[in-house]
Amino acid sequence: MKASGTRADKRRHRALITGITGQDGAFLAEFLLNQGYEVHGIVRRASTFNTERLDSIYADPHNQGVRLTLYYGDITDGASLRRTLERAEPDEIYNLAAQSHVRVSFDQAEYTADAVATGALRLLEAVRDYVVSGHDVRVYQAGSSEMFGAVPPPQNEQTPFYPRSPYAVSKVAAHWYAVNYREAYGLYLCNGILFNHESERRGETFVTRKITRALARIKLGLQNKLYLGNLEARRDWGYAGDYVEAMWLMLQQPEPDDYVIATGESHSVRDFLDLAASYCGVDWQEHVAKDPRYFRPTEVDFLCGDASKARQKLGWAPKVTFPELVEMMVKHDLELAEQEKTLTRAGHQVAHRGASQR
Ligand code: NDP
Ligand code: GDR
Repeated sequence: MKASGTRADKRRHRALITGITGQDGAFLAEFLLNQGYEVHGIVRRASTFNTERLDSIYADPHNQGVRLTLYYGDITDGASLRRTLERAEPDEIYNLAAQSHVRVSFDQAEYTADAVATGALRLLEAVRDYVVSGHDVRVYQAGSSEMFGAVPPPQNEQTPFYPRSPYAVSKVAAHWYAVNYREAYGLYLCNGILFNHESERRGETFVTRKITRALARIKLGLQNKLYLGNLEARRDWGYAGDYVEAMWLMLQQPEPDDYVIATGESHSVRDFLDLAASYCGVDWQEHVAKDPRYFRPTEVDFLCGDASKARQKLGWAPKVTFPELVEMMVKHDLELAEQEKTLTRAGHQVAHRGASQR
């Protein structure tokens, strides 16, 4: 293993992000580029473009001085992970790749376990060999408040896990793989246990974005109905831009450790709906209907995190408040709906699933 002084090298710091095309991957890539890093990301092959969230930072690799490099790979394909480590030579790795939808994990349980649990293990095995071959690297593993599941709030690093979905069980496995590899091989591995975090780049099948996208379209007459599941579930919702900074801070500490990242405030889905509807000027009661397909076989009722350790040790605190987050998402989606409306008026077809959005 190289001396730890490597981190103070003249060479620009290099980060590798799995899941770079996701909400957090895009925010983290931007954050690290702003910090002066060279950023490398693994993108899985799809039949359509899946790098939309990276558009603002993507640069043609033929240009000089490009600091963002993308590689085809998959967290379920160990050879591609090893090859990417050799090519990218990262000092920091952020493992964000996941089948991250809780409801979908009940339909695709084996794949979820393969990507989320075994995927993390595959990466750790590759990291083990990467370190033996003389590299010094720090790894962030994306854990989730879903791991607490049925345990009542407030949840912190001492709270036992009681996962309630194949996704959450897989995240618990990934968490313990990371702890075990830290203890067994002395690797620098941190588990971030992040509570829900959202933004205008949130996937449209997660409840917050599903709501803001639909209410904005309803406001502009592009849609009439919004089908939802359980409105009483409570979540601790923060802003994704704040949370990626916490990931980075974890890897800058002298010793690796695990941290809960949360706002300490909890709201129900109904609260989110109320606030978003008031910003939109829509009476949601007239448009929202329940659909059993959005209920989960086992639900997580109440999450509210206690991030005191992160506040003390990392000096981290969330900046964006709940009302600010909701307003930001609504504003963005009203603009998007305006664009859709303009196109529709001009006779163009705009592809959107509208009320049948998953
Ligand atoms: P997203 O669903 O937005 O992004 C997931 C990323 O993983 C995407 O880049 C996706 O690629 C990629 N991915 C999925 N399957 C594979 C695969 N087989 N191989 C390689 N890449 C794959 O999630 P978020 O950005 O919201 O979350 C990032 C991580 O943090 C995830 O691990 C998630 O489980 C975890 N997390 C998220 C929280 C949140 O509130 N956002 C809270 C706690 C944890 P593609 O774009 O092609 O689909
Ligand atoms: P979650 O997020 O399961 O907490 O996982 P999601 O937004 O999917 O659900 C939050 C709560 O809303 C309820 N709900 C609905 N959810 C969806 N998706 N669609 C609906 O129509 C709907 N109606 C009600 C859900 O039942 C749930 O209680 C997210 C993901 O980002 C995970 O990857 C991450 O680990 C956790 O947050 C922390």
